[in-house]
Amino acid sequence: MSYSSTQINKLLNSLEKHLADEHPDNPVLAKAVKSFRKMDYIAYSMGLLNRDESFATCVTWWPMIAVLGTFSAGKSTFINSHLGMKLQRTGNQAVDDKFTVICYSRHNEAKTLPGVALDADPRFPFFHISKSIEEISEAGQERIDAYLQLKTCPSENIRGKILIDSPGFDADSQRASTLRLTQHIINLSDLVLVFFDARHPEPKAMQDTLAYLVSASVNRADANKFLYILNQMDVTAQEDNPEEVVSAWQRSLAEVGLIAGRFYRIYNPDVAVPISDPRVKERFEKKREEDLKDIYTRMQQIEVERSYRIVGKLEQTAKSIKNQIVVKLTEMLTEWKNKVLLFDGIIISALALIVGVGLHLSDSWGLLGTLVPGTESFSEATLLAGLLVLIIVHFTVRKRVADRIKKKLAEDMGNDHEACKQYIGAFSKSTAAYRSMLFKKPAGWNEVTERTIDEIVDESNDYIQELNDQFTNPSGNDEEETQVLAGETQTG
Ligand SMILES: Nc1nc2c(ncn2[C@@H]2O[C@H](COP(=O)(O)OP(=O)(O)OP(=O)(O)O)[C@@H](O)[C@H]2O)c(=O)[nH]1
Ligand SMILES: [Mg+2]
Repeated sequence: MSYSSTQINKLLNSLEKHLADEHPDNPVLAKAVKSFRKMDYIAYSMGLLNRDESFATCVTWWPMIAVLGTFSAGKSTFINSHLGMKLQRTGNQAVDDKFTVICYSRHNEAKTLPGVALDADPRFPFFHISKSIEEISEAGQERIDAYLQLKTCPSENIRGKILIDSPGFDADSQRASTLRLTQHIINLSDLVLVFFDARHPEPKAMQDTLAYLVSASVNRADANKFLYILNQMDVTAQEDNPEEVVSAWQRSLAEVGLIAGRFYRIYNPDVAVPISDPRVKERFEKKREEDLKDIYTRMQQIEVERSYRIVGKLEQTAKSIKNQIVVKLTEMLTEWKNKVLLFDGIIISALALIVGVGLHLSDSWGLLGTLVPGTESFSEATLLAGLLVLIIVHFTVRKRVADRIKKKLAEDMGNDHEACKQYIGAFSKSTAAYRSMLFKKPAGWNEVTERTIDEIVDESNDYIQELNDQFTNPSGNDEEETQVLAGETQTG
Protein backbone atom coordinates (compact mmCIF):
# COMPACT_ATOMS: atom_id res chain seq x y z
CA MET A 1 0.00 0.00 0.00
CA SER A 2 1.38 3.39 -0.73
CA TYR A 3 0.40 6.83 0.43
CA SER A 4 1.61 10.32 -0.25
CA SER A 5 4.19 11.59 2.21
CA THR A 6 1.73 13.97 3.86
CA GLN A 7 -0.76 11.15 4.07
CA ILE A 8 1.75 8.94 5.81
CA ASN A 9 2.43 11.64 8.38
CA LYS A 10 -1.25 12.08 9.00
CA LEU A 11 -1.78 8.36 9.24
CA LEU A 12 0.96 7.88 11.78
CA ASN A 13 -0.12 10.87 13.84
CA SER A 14 -3.63 9.58 14.11
CA LEU A 15 -2.38 6.09 14.80
CA GLU A 16 -0.30 7.42 17.66
CA LYS A 17 -3.22 9.39 19.01
CA HIS A 18 -5.56 6.45 18.83
CA LEU A 19 -3.08 4.19 20.61
CA ALA A 20 -2.49 6.80 23.29
CA ASP A 21 -6.26 7.04 23.80
CA GLU A 22 -6.50 3.31 24.08
CA HIS A 23 -3.87 3.03 26.77
CA PRO A 24 -3.63 6.36 28.62
CA ASP A 25 -1.83 4.64 31.47
CA ASN A 26 0.44 2.55 29.31
CA PRO A 27 1.72 4.28 26.23
CA VAL A 28 4.03 1.52 24.98
CA LEU A 29 2.45 1.17 21.56
CA ALA A 30 2.15 4.91 21.01
CA LYS A 31 5.85 5.14 21.82
CA ALA A 32 6.54 2.30 19.44
CA VAL A 33 5.03 4.39 16.63
CA LYS A 34 7.62 7.09 17.41
CA SER A 35 10.43 4.54 17.25
CA PHE A 36 9.14 3.22 13.93
CA ARG A 37 9.13 6.81 12.70
CA LYS A 38 12.75 7.29 13.77
CA MET A 39 13.67 4.19 11.84
CA ASP A 40 11.74 5.45 8.80
CA TYR A 41 14.01 8.50 8.57
CA ILE A 42 17.11 6.32 8.55
CA ALA A 43 15.50 4.21 5.85
CA TYR A 44 14.73 7.32 3.80
CA SER A 45 18.32 8.53 3.98
CA MET A 46 19.55 5.06 3.02
CA GLY A 47 17.05 4.71 0.20
CA LEU A 48 15.47 1.61 1.77
CA LEU A 49 12.05 3.26 1.82
CA ASN A 50 10.46 5.96 -0.25
CA ARG A 51 9.26 9.06 1.53
CA ASP A 52 5.68 7.88 1.21
CA GLU A 53 6.34 4.59 2.99
CA SER A 54 6.71 3.61 6.60
CA PHE A 55 7.77 0.53 8.52
CA ALA A 56 4.76 1.19 10.73
CA THR A 57 2.35 0.27 7.95
CA CYS A 58 3.89 -3.19 7.70
CA VAL A 59 2.41 -4.26 11.02
CA THR A 60 -1.27 -4.72 11.83
CA TRP A 61 -1.91 -2.54 14.82
CA TRP A 62 -5.24 -3.94 15.91
CA PRO A 63 -5.97 -7.55 16.46
CA MET A 64 -9.30 -8.45 14.93
CA ILE A 65 -11.93 -10.82 16.27
CA ALA A 66 -14.73 -11.75 13.90
CA VAL A 67 -18.06 -13.20 14.94
CA LEU A 68 -19.68 -15.09 12.09
CA GLY A 69 -22.37 -17.73 11.85
CA THR A 70 -25.94 -18.63 11.04
CA PHE A 71 -28.64 -16.02 11.42
CA SER A 72 -30.28 -15.57 14.78
CA ALA A 73 -27.61 -17.73 16.37
CA GLY A 74 -27.05 -15.07 19.00
CA LYS A 75 -23.95 -13.34 17.62
CA SER A 76 -25.08 -9.85 18.53
CA THR A 77 -26.35 -10.95 21.93
CA PHE A 78 -22.92 -12.47 22.65
CA ILE A 79 -21.18 -9.28 21.58
CA ASN A 80 -23.44 -7.06 23.69
CA SER A 81 -22.83 -9.17 26.72
CA HIS A 82 -19.08 -9.08 26.12
CA LEU A 83 -19.16 -5.29 25.76
CA GLY A 84 -21.38 -4.91 28.79
CA MET A 85 -23.76 -2.66 26.87
CA LYS A 86 -26.54 -3.01 24.38
CA LEU A 87 -24.64 -1.77 21.35
CA GLN A 88 -26.08 -4.12 18.73
CA ARG A 89 -29.71 -4.77 17.98
CA THR A 90 -30.86 -8.31 18.56
CA GLY A 91 -34.01 -10.19 17.70
CA ASN A 92 -35.49 -13.35 16.40
CA GLN A 93 -35.89 -12.22 12.83
CA ALA A 94 -32.78 -11.67 10.78
CA VAL A 95 -31.69 -8.37 12.28
CA ASP A 96 -28.31 -7.43 10.96
CA ASP A 97 -27.84 -6.76 7.32
CA LYS A 98 -24.44 -5.12 7.65
CA PHE A 99 -21.04 -5.92 9.01
CA THR A 100 -20.38 -3.81 12.05
CA VAL A 101 -16.80 -3.00 12.96
CA ILE A 102 -16.67 -2.19 16.65
CA CYS A 103 -13.71 -0.38 18.12
CA TYR A 104 -12.86 1.30 21.36
CA SER A 105 -13.12 4.98 21.97
CA ARG A 106 -12.51 6.54 25.33
CA HIS A 107 -14.20 9.82 24.63
CA ASN A 108 -17.47 8.97 23.07
CA GLU A 109 -20.49 7.24 24.11
CA ALA A 110 -21.39 4.70 21.44
CA LYS A 111 -21.35 6.29 18.01
CA THR A 112 -22.24 4.93 14.59
CA LEU A 113 -20.39 5.95 11.46
CA PRO A 114 -21.09 4.91 7.87
CA GLY A 115 -18.96 2.43 5.95
CA VAL A 116 -17.06 5.12 4.09
CA ALA A 117 -15.43 6.00 7.41
CA LEU A 118 -13.72 2.60 7.26
CA ASP A 119 -13.11 2.66 3.55
CA ALA A 120 -11.23 5.94 3.71
CA ASP A 121 -9.17 5.36 6.83
CA PRO A 122 -5.90 3.51 6.34
CA ARG A 123 -5.69 2.69 10.05
CA PHE A 124 -8.45 0.14 9.62
CA PRO A 125 -8.25 -3.15 7.81
CA PHE A 126 -10.98 -2.08 5.38
CA PHE A 127 -9.03 0.65 3.66
CA HIS A 128 -10.15 0.83 0.02
CA ILE A 129 -12.40 -2.19 0.41
CA SER A 130 -15.00 -0.47 -1.78
CA LYS A 131 -12.70 -0.93 -4.78
CA SER A 132 -12.59 -4.63 -4.23
CA ILE A 133 -16.36 -4.74 -3.87
CA GLU A 134 -16.96 -2.71 -7.00
CA GLU A 135 -14.93 -5.26 -8.94
CA ILE A 136 -17.46 -7.98 -8.26
CA SER A 137 -20.60 -5.97 -7.85
CA GLU A 138 -23.43 -7.11 -10.12
CA ALA A 139 -25.66 -4.21 -9.25
CA GLY A 140 -23.36 -1.61 -10.70
CA GLN A 141 -21.89 0.72 -8.18
CA GLU A 142 -23.00 -0.46 -4.79
CA ARG A 143 -22.54 1.76 -1.85
CA ILE A 144 -20.13 0.51 0.76
CA ASP A 145 -22.45 1.96 3.40
CA ALA A 146 -24.93 -0.75 2.55
CA TYR A 147 -22.49 -3.39 3.79
CA LEU A 148 -20.33 -1.90 6.42
CA GLN A 149 -20.59 0.38 9.41
CA LEU A 150 -18.29 1.48 12.18
CA LYS A 151 -19.34 1.73 15.79
CA THR A 152 -17.16 3.18 18.48
CA CYS A 153 -17.85 2.10 21.98
CA PRO A 154 -16.32 2.98 25.35
CA SER A 155 -16.26 -0.61 26.65
CA GLU A 156 -12.96 -1.53 28.29
CA ASN A 157 -13.38 -5.05 26.99
CA ILE A 158 -12.51 -4.12 23.44
CA ARG A 159 -9.72 -1.70 24.16
CA GLY A 160 -6.99 -2.47 21.67
CA LYS A 161 -9.09 -4.81 19.58
CA ILE A 162 -11.43 -4.67 16.66
CA LEU A 163 -14.56 -6.76 16.98
CA ILE A 164 -16.73 -7.56 13.98
CA ASP A 165 -20.39 -8.47 14.13
CA SER A 166 -21.78 -9.88 10.94
CA PRO A 167 -25.14 -10.45 9.33
CA GLY A 168 -26.49 -13.96 9.70
CA PHE A 169 -24.93 -16.18 7.13
CA ASP A 170 -27.32 -17.55 4.57
CA ALA A 171 -25.37 -18.42 1.49
CA ASP A 172 -28.41 -18.79 -0.80
CA SER A 173 -29.41 -15.19 -0.53
CA GLN A 174 -25.89 -13.84 -0.14
CA ARG A 175 -24.74 -11.20 -2.51
CA ALA A 176 -21.27 -11.65 -3.93
CA SER A 177 -20.14 -8.55 -2.10
CA THR A 178 -21.11 -10.03 1.26
CA LEU A 179 -19.16 -13.16 0.49
CA ARG A 180 -16.14 -11.10 -0.51
CA LEU A 181 -16.32 -9.13 2.72
CA THR A 182 -16.65 -12.36 4.69
CA GLN A 183 -13.52 -13.73 3.05
CA HIS A 184 -11.65 -10.50 3.65
CA ILE A 185 -12.63 -10.55 7.32
CA ILE A 186 -11.70 -14.21 7.75
CA ASN A 187 -8.30 -13.61 6.20
CA LEU A 188 -7.44 -10.66 8.39
CA SER A 189 -8.89 -11.80 11.68
CA ASP A 190 -6.72 -13.13 14.46
CA LEU A 191 -9.65 -15.04 15.90
CA VAL A 192 -12.89 -16.17 14.24
CA LEU A 193 -15.85 -17.23 16.35
CA VAL A 194 -18.27 -19.27 14.25
CA PHE A 195 -21.70 -19.35 15.88
CA PHE A 196 -24.27 -22.10 15.40
CA ASP A 197 -27.77 -22.29 16.76
CA ALA A 198 -28.63 -25.25 19.02
CA ARG A 199 -32.26 -24.84 17.96
CA HIS A 200 -31.29 -25.96 14.45
CA PRO A 201 -28.33 -28.27 14.71
CA GLU A 202 -29.40 -30.47 11.81
CA PRO A 203 -27.09 -30.33 8.79
CA LYS A 204 -29.77 -29.08 6.38
CA ALA A 205 -30.32 -25.84 8.26
CA MET A 206 -26.72 -24.87 8.05
CA GLN A 207 -25.51 -26.50 4.89
CA ASP A 208 -24.49 -23.26 3.22
CA THR A 209 -22.85 -21.98 6.32
CA LEU A 210 -20.91 -25.18 6.56
CA ALA A 211 -19.82 -25.04 2.98
CA TYR A 212 -18.67 -21.45 3.17
CA LEU A 213 -17.40 -20.96 6.65
CA VAL A 214 -16.29 -24.35 7.79
CA SER A 215 -14.94 -26.38 4.89
CA ALA A 216 -12.88 -23.38 3.78
CA SER A 217 -11.32 -23.13 7.21
CA VAL A 218 -10.36 -26.77 7.59
CA ASN A 219 -7.23 -26.75 5.48
CA ARG A 220 -5.97 -23.32 6.35
CA ALA A 221 -2.56 -22.85 7.92
CA ASP A 222 -4.22 -20.68 10.54
CA ALA A 223 -7.03 -23.16 11.19
CA ASN A 224 -6.58 -22.87 14.93
CA LYS A 225 -7.89 -19.34 14.92
CA PHE A 226 -11.40 -20.69 14.32
CA LEU A 227 -13.54 -21.45 17.35
CA TYR A 228 -16.80 -23.33 16.69
CA ILE A 229 -19.53 -22.39 19.10
CA LEU A 230 -22.88 -24.05 19.56
CA ASN A 231 -24.96 -21.32 21.14
CA GLN A 232 -28.39 -21.30 22.84
CA MET A 233 -27.60 -24.58 24.55
CA ASP A 234 -30.27 -23.77 27.15
CA VAL A 235 -33.01 -24.78 24.71
CA THR A 236 -31.65 -28.33 24.57
CA ALA A 237 -32.21 -28.78 28.30
CA GLN A 238 -35.87 -29.40 27.48
CA GLU A 239 -35.02 -32.24 25.13
CA ASP A 240 -35.10 -35.82 26.30
CA ASN A 241 -31.58 -36.28 25.14
CA PRO A 242 -29.64 -32.99 24.99
CA GLU A 243 -26.46 -34.80 24.04
CA GLU A 244 -28.06 -35.80 20.76
CA VAL A 245 -28.17 -32.14 19.72
CA VAL A 246 -24.45 -31.84 20.25
CA SER A 247 -23.72 -35.05 18.41
CA ALA A 248 -25.85 -33.96 15.47
CA TRP A 249 -23.89 -30.74 15.34
CA GLN A 250 -20.53 -32.44 15.51
CA ARG A 251 -21.58 -35.00 12.91
CA SER A 252 -22.46 -32.29 10.43
CA LEU A 253 -19.17 -30.51 11.10
CA ALA A 254 -17.34 -33.79 10.59
CA GLU A 255 -19.15 -34.28 7.30
CA VAL A 256 -17.41 -31.22 5.88
CA GLY A 257 -14.06 -32.39 7.16
CA LEU A 258 -13.91 -30.76 10.55
CA ILE A 259 -12.90 -33.37 13.07
CA ALA A 260 -10.22 -31.61 15.05
CA GLY A 261 -10.78 -28.11 16.27
CA ARG A 262 -12.12 -26.25 19.21
CA PHE A 263 -15.79 -26.78 19.98
CA TYR A 264 -17.69 -24.85 22.59
CA ARG A 265 -21.19 -24.97 24.00
CA ILE A 266 -22.63 -21.87 25.55
CA TYR A 267 -25.80 -19.90 26.12
CA ASN A 268 -26.65 -16.51 27.46
CA PRO A 269 -28.41 -16.73 30.86
CA ASP A 270 -29.98 -13.30 30.44
CA VAL A 271 -32.14 -14.44 27.55
CA ALA A 272 -32.16 -18.18 28.20
CA VAL A 273 -35.24 -20.22 28.95
CA PRO A 274 -35.10 -21.27 32.60
CA ILE A 275 -33.90 -24.81 33.24
CA SER A 276 -36.19 -26.44 35.77
CA ASP A 277 -34.31 -29.60 36.72
CA PRO A 278 -31.64 -28.44 39.23
CA ARG A 279 -29.26 -31.26 38.30
CA VAL A 280 -29.48 -30.52 34.60
CA LYS A 281 -29.19 -26.84 35.37
CA GLU A 282 -26.00 -27.32 37.36
CA ARG A 283 -24.46 -29.44 34.63
CA PHE A 284 -25.36 -26.93 31.91
CA GLU A 285 -24.07 -23.99 33.91
CA LYS A 286 -20.79 -25.68 34.64
CA LYS A 287 -20.14 -26.54 31.00
CA ARG A 288 -21.14 -23.06 29.93
CA GLU A 289 -18.83 -21.37 32.42
CA GLU A 290 -15.87 -23.50 31.42
CA ASP A 291 -16.35 -22.91 27.72
CA LEU A 292 -17.03 -19.22 28.05
CA LYS A 293 -13.91 -18.79 30.15
CA ASP A 294 -11.85 -20.46 27.42
CA ILE A 295 -13.38 -18.27 24.71
CA TYR A 296 -12.71 -15.10 26.69
CA THR A 297 -9.17 -16.22 27.43
CA ARG A 298 -8.49 -16.61 23.72
CA MET A 299 -9.98 -13.18 23.08
CA GLN A 300 -7.92 -11.63 25.85
CA GLN A 301 -4.76 -13.33 24.70
CA ILE A 302 -4.69 -11.78 21.27
CA GLU A 303 -4.15 -8.34 22.71
CA VAL A 304 -1.17 -9.46 24.70
CA GLU A 305 0.16 -11.20 21.61
CA ARG A 306 -0.26 -8.16 19.40
CA SER A 307 1.70 -5.87 21.75
CA TYR A 308 4.65 -8.23 21.85
CA ARG A 309 4.33 -8.88 18.13
CA ILE A 310 4.56 -5.16 17.29
CA VAL A 311 7.45 -4.44 19.64
CA GLY A 312 9.19 -7.59 18.41
CA LYS A 313 8.82 -6.42 14.84
CA LEU A 314 10.37 -3.07 15.77
CA GLU A 315 13.42 -4.71 17.31
CA GLN A 316 13.75 -7.24 14.53
CA THR A 317 13.60 -4.60 11.81
CA ALA A 318 16.17 -2.38 13.54
CA LYS A 319 18.53 -5.30 14.02
CA SER A 320 18.13 -6.49 10.48
CA ILE A 321 19.08 -3.05 9.15
CA LYS A 322 22.32 -3.10 11.11
CA ASN A 323 23.25 -6.77 10.94
CA GLN A 324 21.93 -7.84 7.57
CA ILE A 325 21.02 -5.00 5.28
CA VAL A 326 24.09 -2.84 5.90
CA VAL A 327 26.41 -5.85 5.78
CA LYS A 328 24.97 -7.09 2.53
CA LEU A 329 24.93 -3.62 0.98
CA THR A 330 28.58 -3.14 1.95
CA GLU A 331 29.50 -6.42 0.25
CA MET A 332 27.56 -5.41 -2.81
CA LEU A 333 29.35 -2.05 -2.90
CA THR A 334 32.77 -3.69 -2.65
CA GLU A 335 31.89 -6.05 -5.45
CA TRP A 336 30.63 -3.13 -7.50
CA LYS A 337 33.76 -1.03 -6.88
CA ASN A 338 36.13 -3.88 -7.77
CA LYS A 339 34.27 -4.69 -10.95
CA VAL A 340 34.06 -1.07 -12.02
CA LEU A 341 37.82 -0.65 -11.53
CA LEU A 342 38.48 -3.85 -13.43
CA PHE A 343 36.25 -2.94 -16.40
CA ASP A 344 37.47 0.67 -16.38
CA GLY A 345 41.02 -0.70 -16.64
CA ILE A 346 40.20 -3.20 -19.38
CA ILE A 347 38.21 -0.76 -21.49
CA ILE A 348 40.63 2.10 -21.12
CA SER A 349 43.63 -0.13 -21.95
CA ALA A 350 41.75 -1.45 -24.95
CA LEU A 351 40.92 2.07 -26.08
CA ALA A 352 44.52 3.14 -25.64
CA LEU A 353 45.61 0.12 -27.63
CA ILE A 354 43.18 0.83 -30.46
CA VAL A 355 44.19 4.47 -30.60
CA GLY A 356 47.86 3.45 -30.53
CA VAL A 357 47.47 0.86 -33.28
CA GLY A 358 45.36 3.25 -35.34
CA LEU A 359 47.89 6.01 -35.08
CA HIS A 360 50.70 3.62 -35.86
CA LEU A 361 48.98 2.26 -38.96
CA SER A 362 48.17 5.72 -40.23
CA ASP A 363 51.73 6.63 -39.40
CA SER A 364 50.68 9.69 -37.55
CA TRP A 365 52.56 9.30 -34.30
CA GLY A 366 53.31 12.94 -34.66
CA LEU A 367 49.73 13.68 -33.77
CA LEU A 368 50.44 12.40 -30.29
CA GLY A 369 52.40 15.51 -29.84
CA THR A 370 49.13 17.35 -29.80
CA LEU A 371 48.38 15.74 -26.45
CA VAL A 372 51.50 17.00 -24.77
CA PRO A 373 51.24 20.57 -23.56
CA GLY A 374 53.98 22.78 -24.78
CA THR A 375 54.27 21.07 -28.14
CA GLU A 376 53.24 22.98 -31.16
CA SER A 377 50.00 21.41 -32.14
CA PHE A 378 48.69 20.81 -28.60
CA SER A 379 45.03 21.52 -28.47
CA GLU A 380 42.97 21.76 -25.31
CA ALA A 381 40.01 20.56 -27.29
CA THR A 382 41.63 17.20 -27.99
CA LEU A 383 42.50 16.81 -24.34
CA LEU A 384 38.95 17.64 -23.30
CA ALA A 385 37.53 15.21 -25.83
CA GLY A 386 39.80 12.50 -24.49
CA LEU A 387 38.79 13.22 -20.91
CA LEU A 388 35.15 13.24 -21.86
CA VAL A 389 35.47 9.81 -23.41
CA LEU A 390 37.09 8.50 -20.24
CA ILE A 391 34.36 10.00 -18.07
CA ILE A 392 31.59 8.58 -20.23
CA VAL A 393 33.27 5.19 -20.18
CA HIS A 394 33.62 5.30 -16.41
CA PHE A 395 30.02 6.29 -15.67
CA THR A 396 28.62 3.85 -18.19
CA VAL A 397 30.65 1.10 -16.54
CA ARG A 398 29.44 2.16 -13.07
CA LYS A 399 25.85 2.01 -14.16
CA ARG A 400 26.13 -1.22 -16.11
CA VAL A 401 27.87 -3.04 -13.30
CA ALA A 402 25.34 -1.74 -10.76
CA ASP A 403 22.46 -2.91 -12.98
CA ARG A 404 24.01 -6.36 -13.29
CA ILE A 405 24.36 -6.65 -9.53
CA LYS A 406 20.75 -5.54 -9.02
CA LYS A 407 19.50 -8.03 -11.54
CA LYS A 408 21.35 -10.85 -9.87
CA LEU A 409 19.98 -9.76 -6.51
CA ALA A 410 16.41 -9.83 -7.82
CA GLU A 411 16.98 -13.35 -9.10
CA ASP A 412 18.49 -14.51 -5.81
CA MET A 413 15.77 -13.02 -3.65
CA GLY A 414 13.01 -14.47 -5.80
CA ASN A 415 9.63 -13.87 -4.25
CA ASP A 416 10.64 -11.69 -1.35
CA HIS A 417 9.56 -8.58 -3.25
CA GLU A 418 9.39 -6.25 -0.29
CA ALA A 419 12.96 -6.90 0.90
CA CYS A 420 14.28 -6.93 -2.65
CA LYS A 421 12.74 -3.55 -3.35
CA GLN A 422 14.43 -2.14 -0.26
CA TYR A 423 17.86 -3.47 -1.20
CA ILE A 424 17.56 -2.17 -4.72
CA GLY A 425 16.45 1.26 -3.51
CA ALA A 426 19.37 1.50 -1.11
CA PHE A 427 21.93 0.12 -3.57
CA SER A 428 20.77 2.55 -6.26
CA LYS A 429 21.19 5.43 -3.85
CA SER A 430 24.66 4.24 -2.85
CA THR A 431 25.82 3.84 -6.44
CA ALA A 432 24.22 7.04 -7.73
CA ALA A 433 26.38 8.96 -10.18
CA TYR A 434 26.89 11.88 -7.79
CA ARG A 435 28.28 9.66 -5.06
CA SER A 436 31.98 8.85 -4.92
CA MET A 437 32.95 5.26 -5.41
CA LEU A 438 35.42 5.50 -2.56
CA PHE A 439 32.82 5.40 0.22
CA LYS A 440 32.91 1.97 1.81
CA LYS A 441 29.64 2.36 3.70
CA PRO A 442 26.21 2.49 2.06
CA ALA A 443 24.59 5.87 1.58
CA GLY A 444 22.95 7.19 4.73
CA TRP A 445 24.81 4.80 7.02
CA ASN A 446 27.18 6.53 9.38
CA GLU A 447 28.01 6.76 13.08
CA VAL A 448 24.93 8.82 13.80
CA THR A 449 22.48 6.50 12.08
CA GLU A 450 24.19 3.47 13.58
CA ARG A 451 23.80 4.95 17.04
CA THR A 452 20.13 5.68 16.33
CA ILE A 453 19.54 2.06 15.37
CA ASP A 454 21.18 0.93 18.62
CA GLU A 455 18.91 3.34 20.44
CA ILE A 456 15.85 1.85 18.77
CA VAL A 457 16.92 -1.65 19.80
CA ASP A 458 17.37 -0.41 23.39
CA GLU A 459 13.97 1.24 23.25
CA SER A 460 12.27 -1.92 22.09
CA ASN A 461 13.82 -3.79 25.01
CA ASP A 462 12.45 -1.15 27.35
CA TYR A 463 9.02 -1.56 25.76
CA ILE A 464 9.15 -5.30 26.31
CA GLN A 465 9.90 -4.71 29.96
CA GLU A 466 7.01 -2.28 30.19
CA LEU A 467 4.75 -4.86 28.57
CA ASN A 468 5.95 -7.49 31.01
CA ASP A 469 5.07 -5.15 33.84
CA GLN A 470 1.66 -4.63 32.35
CA PHE A 471 0.76 -8.20 31.52
CA THR A 472 2.58 -10.23 34.11
CA ASN A 473 2.51 -9.52 37.74
CA PRO A 474 5.55 -10.91 39.52
CA SER A 475 4.60 -9.34 42.82
CA GLY A 476 1.25 -11.15 42.61
CA ASN A 477 -0.75 -8.51 44.42
CA ASP A 478 -3.57 -8.43 41.92
CA GLU A 479 -5.38 -11.72 42.02
CA GLU A 480 -7.49 -11.19 38.94
CA GLU A 481 -4.57 -10.61 36.64
CA THR A 482 -2.74 -13.68 37.88
CA GLN A 483 -5.81 -15.75 37.14
CA VAL A 484 -6.04 -14.48 33.59
CA LEU A 485 -2.45 -15.42 33.02
CA ALA A 486 -2.93 -18.85 34.51
CA GLY A 487 -5.76 -19.35 32.02
CA GLU A 488 -3.54 -18.26 29.18
CA THR A 489 -0.80 -20.71 29.88
CA GLN A 490 -3.32 -23.52 29.98
CA THR A 491 -4.69 -22.82 26.53
CA GLY A 492 -1.45 -21.53 25.08
N1 LIG B 1 -32.65 -19.06 24.53
C1 LIG B 1 -31.65 -18.31 24.09
N2 LIG B 1 -31.88 -17.29 23.25
C2 LIG B 1 -30.87 -16.56 22.80
C3 LIG B 1 -29.52 -16.83 23.20
N3 LIG B 1 -28.72 -15.93 22.59
C4 LIG B 1 -29.51 -15.14 21.85
N4 LIG B 1 -30.79 -15.50 21.97
C5 LIG B 1 -31.95 -14.90 21.29
O1 LIG B 1 -31.87 -15.24 19.93
C6 LIG B 1 -32.36 -14.18 19.14
C7 LIG B 1 -31.31 -13.79 18.09
O2 LIG B 1 -30.22 -13.21 18.75
P1 LIG B 1 -29.25 -12.20 18.01
O3 LIG B 1 -28.16 -11.91 18.99
O4 LIG B 1 -29.97 -11.08 17.41
O5 LIG B 1 -28.70 -13.16 16.88
P2 LIG B 1 -27.73 -12.78 15.66
O6 LIG B 1 -26.91 -13.99 15.43
O7 LIG B 1 -27.03 -11.52 15.93
O8 LIG B 1 -28.81 -12.61 14.53
P3 LIG B 1 -28.64 -11.86 13.10
O9 LIG B 1 -27.81 -10.66 13.36
O10 LIG B 1 -30.02 -11.54 12.71
O11 LIG B 1 -28.00 -12.86 12.22
C8 LIG B 1 -32.69 -13.06 20.08
O12 LIG B 1 -34.07 -13.03 20.32
C9 LIG B 1 -31.94 -13.41 21.34
O13 LIG B 1 -32.60 -12.92 22.48
C10 LIG B 1 -29.30 -17.92 24.11
O14 LIG B 1 -28.19 -18.25 24.50
N5 LIG B 1 -30.38 -18.63 24.50
MG1 LIG C 1 -26.89 -9.79 14.86
